[in-house]
Amino acid sequence: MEPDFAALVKQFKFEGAFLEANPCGFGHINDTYAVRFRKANGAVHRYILQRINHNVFKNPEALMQNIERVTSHLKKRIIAAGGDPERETLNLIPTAEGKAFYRAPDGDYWRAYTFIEGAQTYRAVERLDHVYSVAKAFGNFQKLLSDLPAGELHETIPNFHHTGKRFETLVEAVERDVKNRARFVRPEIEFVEERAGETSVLVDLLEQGRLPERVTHNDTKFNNVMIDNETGEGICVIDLDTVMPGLSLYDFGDAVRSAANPAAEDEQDLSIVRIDLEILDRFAHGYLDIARDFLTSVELDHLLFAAKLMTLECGMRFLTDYLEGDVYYKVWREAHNLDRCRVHFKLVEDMEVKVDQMVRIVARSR
Ligand code: ADP
Ligand code: GN1
Ligand code: MG
Repeated sequence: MEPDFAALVKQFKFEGAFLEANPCGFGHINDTYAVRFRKANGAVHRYILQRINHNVFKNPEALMQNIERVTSHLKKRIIAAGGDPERETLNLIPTAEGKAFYRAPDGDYWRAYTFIEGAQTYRAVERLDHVYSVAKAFGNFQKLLSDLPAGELHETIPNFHHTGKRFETLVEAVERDVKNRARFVRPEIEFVEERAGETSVLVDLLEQGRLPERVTHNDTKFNNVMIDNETGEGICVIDLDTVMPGLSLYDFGDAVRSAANPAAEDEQDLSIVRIDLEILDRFAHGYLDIARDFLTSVELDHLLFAAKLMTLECGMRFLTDYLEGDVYYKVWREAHNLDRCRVHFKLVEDMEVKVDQMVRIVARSR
């Protein structure tokens, strides 16, 4: 059901008279709208209004505390660096009561941000210079948050990138097989089983103290950076729901899986799904131009492994959701999650084939 926007917008300190609300973006989780207002002087301007998916984020209050903590930290760091805090980080619009979110009578949670104008997100790479810019933006995001103590943030989704636990959840979904779909995905299940030994590598290194815990974004999709229309720079990292303690490698890995595939994330023609080495090259350069100063050698040694692991994990999560009956991600068609899973497994295979070339590329960027 369409929300009653005219009533909803009254809950926030928006300026002007409400004109209209339009769906915005292609996220799999939240519902995002651009809401348009006319100010007293006649000028029309926009805000972002988002419904937080509280099936996915079980504790929206804690999540919003994180976002307040993270954006206020970023703001200070951006000002100190002479940047523009209105455009280079998300800015929450408070509710009429001065809170960071509004809880509607139906139990839904809503929040609002200033709309970043003159910039946009891209679902797939259109220009190689954008890849470099986005990679730099993610590297810089980690850098700006490097002095925010990880312990100050809540874990908004526990074990989000614990790939070993993701594997266990998949195995349970296969055993339960609530939708009787396991029979359709035997090759995919086998594909994961063959790689099960790799799923705990990063978490083991973390537990052994060989990888540092940092404040990371954890959802570094290519379309989670706003790219300036004029300069082509990655001006603002958005979608901050999963910013929490994590590994730098999760961000690098997830970004490579998202950006380096020139096809769509749900492409049904697997023959066009592949790792584009030029994109990898641009991404590694952009990220490392910022991050080589603070990454440890163990982190640097595992960048490509992380790219493969995050790709495998993402595919496993789509497969799990397919088996569980599409209860987590938004889907638009029958077997949509299975299509997404297959794309990711194809990418994993392609990374395995191209590993030597990929190693050379990352070595050059180091
Ligand atoms: P999801 O969690 O569903 O991916 P996002 O927070 O990434 O949601 O937002 C979805 C889309 O909305 C983004 O890809 C972007 O195009 C747009 N968007 C989000 N925040 C802003 C903003 N502050 N200004 C302009 N556009 C935004
Ligand atoms: C989801 O919210 P969105 O669409 O940016 C998911 C990511 C997945 C991604 C796959 C909170 O990201 O973890 O990698 O889909 N976000 C959450 O496209 O689960
Ligand atoms: Mg997003």
